[in-house]
Amino acid sequence: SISDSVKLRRLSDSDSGIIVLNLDRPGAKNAIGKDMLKGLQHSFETVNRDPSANVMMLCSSVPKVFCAGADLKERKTMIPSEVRSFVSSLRSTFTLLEELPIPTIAVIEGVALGGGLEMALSCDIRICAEDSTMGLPETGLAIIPGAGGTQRLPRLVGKSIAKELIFTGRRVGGRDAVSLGIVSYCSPPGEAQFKAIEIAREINEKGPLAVRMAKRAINEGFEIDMASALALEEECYDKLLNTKDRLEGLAAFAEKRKPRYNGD
Ligand code: CO8
Repeated sequence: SISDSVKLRRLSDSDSGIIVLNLDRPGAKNAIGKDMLKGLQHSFETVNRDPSANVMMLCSSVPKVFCAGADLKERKTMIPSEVRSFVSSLRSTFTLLEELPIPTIAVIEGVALGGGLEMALSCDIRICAEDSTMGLPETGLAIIPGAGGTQRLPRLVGKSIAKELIFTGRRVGGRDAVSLGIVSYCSPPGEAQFKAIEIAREINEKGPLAVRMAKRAINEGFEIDMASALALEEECYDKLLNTKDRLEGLAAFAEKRKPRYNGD
């Protein structure tokens, strides 16, 4: 990576399709400053281009923290035009994350606030630990969530809950985050990563092109009318008809064995 605060690796040799991106800026609770933002951008571009990547976990290597949001110390010295340009790259970086061709899982252990939660909201799936805290505290700083929070949170949990959380800036714990629909599962402290690995492995075994097409069909279909969305589904389905993996899937079924997919 081009930044010390973002580290990209494969989970292991046997799980080489599973990419782990670790946020690693312990001194600032993983706050996103210019340097980390460059690292994130670069990492997402790397994953975007990697045909052997099947699923990505977005984690933190800092204990008790996922990400404390935008770097408020760096922000303090910025003039408005610099803030605007920083937030604009933050936005496009999170859009890059959201539009990665492979599934992404945010692993939230500890605090995910402001831009940190907005980054997790740009992932496909979120897993947290019971002792996590999530919130969009921006109105308390006299700004609004500016990196997708006002748009992605209501799409996830509905308008009313999103409005309450954004207007009050209230922080919610792991269990509440599950019942509100912000995260899918809540694990005992320290164990969110294991739940995430379990899900990542399940995805990693599936036809890689199929998973990519499913993500595309869901994401792009959500933004358009039903008739166009169903046409899009058909287009995505058609792209899989002439793949070797589709024939391998049928052969494995007939031979009562696990399929071995190669992504072609
Ligand atoms: N930026 C910079 N430094 C930070 C940040 C941050 N967001 N959060 C923590 N730090 C630093 C602290 O200043 C401290 O540094 P130092 O040791 O030099 O004093 C160090 O990290 C450790 O922090 P604490 O001592 O506070 O550790 P605690 O465990 O007591 O608390 C918290 C951790 C809960 C994370 C606490 O630090 C906190 O509340 N931080 C601020 C969280 C916040 O408000 N985040 C939202 C930021 S706004 C945002 O993300 C908007 C993005 C969208 C862009 C729109 C803008 C226009």
